[in-house]
Amino acid sequence: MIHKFDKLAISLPTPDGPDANAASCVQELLGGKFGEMSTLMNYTFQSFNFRGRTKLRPYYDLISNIAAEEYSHIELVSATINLLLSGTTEKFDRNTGDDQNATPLAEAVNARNSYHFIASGQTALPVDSMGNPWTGANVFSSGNLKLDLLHNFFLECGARGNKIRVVRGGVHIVAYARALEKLTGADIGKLLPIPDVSNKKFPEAAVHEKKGLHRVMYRWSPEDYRELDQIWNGPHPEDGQELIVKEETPEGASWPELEEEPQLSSPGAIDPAMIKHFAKVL
Ligand code: MN3
Repeated sequence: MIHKFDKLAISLPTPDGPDANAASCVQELLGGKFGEMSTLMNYTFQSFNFRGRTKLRPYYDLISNIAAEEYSHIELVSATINLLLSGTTEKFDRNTGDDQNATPLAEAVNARNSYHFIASGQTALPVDSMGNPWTGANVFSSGNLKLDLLHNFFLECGARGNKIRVVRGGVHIVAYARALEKLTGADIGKLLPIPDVSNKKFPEAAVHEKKGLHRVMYRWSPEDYRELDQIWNGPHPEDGQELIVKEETPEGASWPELEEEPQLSSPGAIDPAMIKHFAKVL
């Protein structure tokens, strides 16, 4: 079961202006091979499929708990895409506008992802930056704990690879490194950082690292996943600061209000003439 909050994990900055092609690029973080859809569904299926969970409880707790955080990440990336797509075409309501020859979607012709205008009312879709649909083929749930943890480590490093998703992704890289270390004794922390540039070099990340967010694992459940601190403990492999589990979920922030886009029938009001017609018929 999952307990849902009508909140975003963090407050999002308002973009400088509408930018359809930037929104297409951000789609990679949502529906790309290393995107949030992939992290969410990998850990979700691995937690559903986990055998021997009594014996290996801390590993099960860690994977299940991170799966819950990934839900908040698909929300954040979707909200970012939605903000960037708002206002990318001219607002026009054909029921009230005078110009019957208006072409409010003219701008959409130059946008790299047509589906944002044809299929989703200028909002996010589970596709990558080239518009390819996200696929369950991105889910790796082999049943072998060592292999699944290695895959998860690779997945989180891949997310950081060319796109530098840093603070929370970095926490998950360290979490899977710690899990592999506990399970096998291998010193996975020595591989970090991948790629070879510290989060502290990014001003956007440094703000959050100063608050210590890079060493916090939130427990996304009031009563369960008690044993994840058997893995999430000890020094952070990069700066040596203590890893800590926080009992509360992040405070969160409101979803941004998305204005209607009538030129896309979004959300689409009821046509008064049609209501009149059916009232008469009935
Ligand atoms: Mn994530």
